[in-house]
Amino acid sequence: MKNISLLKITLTVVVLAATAPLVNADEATPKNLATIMAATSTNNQFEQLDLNKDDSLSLIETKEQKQIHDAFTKIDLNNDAAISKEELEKFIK
Ligand SMILES: [Ca+2]
Ligand SMILES: [Ca+2]
Repeated sequence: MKNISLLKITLTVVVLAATAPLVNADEATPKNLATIMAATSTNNQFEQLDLNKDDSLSLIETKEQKQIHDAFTKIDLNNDAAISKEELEKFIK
């Protein structure tokens, strides 16, 4: 009997340990792009992504930032295949 209850406790602990990170990950998932962008300043984000420092983001430069990359054509208001800082700021607002 003693062994069985010990096994139950062990299982409970294992289950809790396995589910806890999932719950935390859920809570940490940003609800939308605005949440992510609010966490860091637009300027910093933009400058980090703008690898060749030409003050615009190409599709390739945004590939590290999935949300921006996926919405690239929506953010690029003038369809010049580049996202300017203004376009990014308008999209975030
Ligand atoms: Ca660039
Ligand atoms: Ca553009």
